Amino acid sequence: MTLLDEILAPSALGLAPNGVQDGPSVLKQLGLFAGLPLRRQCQVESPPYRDLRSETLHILNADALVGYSASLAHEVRASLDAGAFPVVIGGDCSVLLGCGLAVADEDAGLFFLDGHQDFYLPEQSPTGEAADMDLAIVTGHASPEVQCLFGDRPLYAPEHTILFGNRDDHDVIEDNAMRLPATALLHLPLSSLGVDPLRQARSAIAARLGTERRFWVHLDVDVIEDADMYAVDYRLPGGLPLSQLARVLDYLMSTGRVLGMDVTIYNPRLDGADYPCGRRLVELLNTCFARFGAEKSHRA
Ligand SMILES: [Mn+2]
Repeated sequence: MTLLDEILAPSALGLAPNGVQDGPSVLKQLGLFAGLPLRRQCQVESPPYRDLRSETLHILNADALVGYSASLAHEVRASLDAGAFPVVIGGDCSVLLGCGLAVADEDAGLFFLDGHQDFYLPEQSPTGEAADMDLAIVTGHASPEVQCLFGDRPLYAPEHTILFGNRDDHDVIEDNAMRLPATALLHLPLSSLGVDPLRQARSAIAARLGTERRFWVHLDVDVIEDADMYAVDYRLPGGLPLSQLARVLDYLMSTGRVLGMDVTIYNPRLDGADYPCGRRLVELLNTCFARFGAEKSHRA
């Protein structure tokens, strides 16, 4: 039986301290994981945010991010070593770096659910925010100076990486849009998913991860339909309907091959009174992870 580990990662180091760092505590208040059998709960505190972009690495908070990623990786690794299922609640998308470091030796795949590509190379990024370059870094596409900070090889092989559901293809600068198709990762933007995203997810897993490879799931909640999840810093119209995302997540979990998951970008300061977006997210996640509770009661 696999047990659930809760790892809170209230970091805004890859974005800006505009509220995203309060996501984990508010989601907990709203009942995240309530009633589920948590084996362990911990929180990885973030070093202070400094609005300083490295001239050589082109990343904001570069040093702090490296340290934070190592600390987070330590906690995620401890969960995996204990046979548990770690769920990392961010914070911004840069928490994926620590999660990737933790599974670097697993030769794992990555199922990346995000409204954005997060594929800026650091020197191309308009902001220097690591949360718009996390996918590029974990798949080994940044400069050697940046990559060497996160291990000696890509944390996820591009050919085992699936970018699913993004809808910013027209927004990214031309150079970057050119670069993405040139990588080996499987790019399935929202516009390609049609009426049956679940079917697309199944085919993508079969094509890139076969029947045995284990994989990490990244869920940036801005992949969700904006009307239901407007509490995010970089909003885009449209998005994946919540009901379809729930089906995709349920399928991913049903494979029994998911190593763990990170959930990012929920910003309670941008939510409505009484946190309607936060409540929808808690319901989505509690339903997704209910299988852990069901396993427990089944065993009992
Ligand atoms: Mn993202």
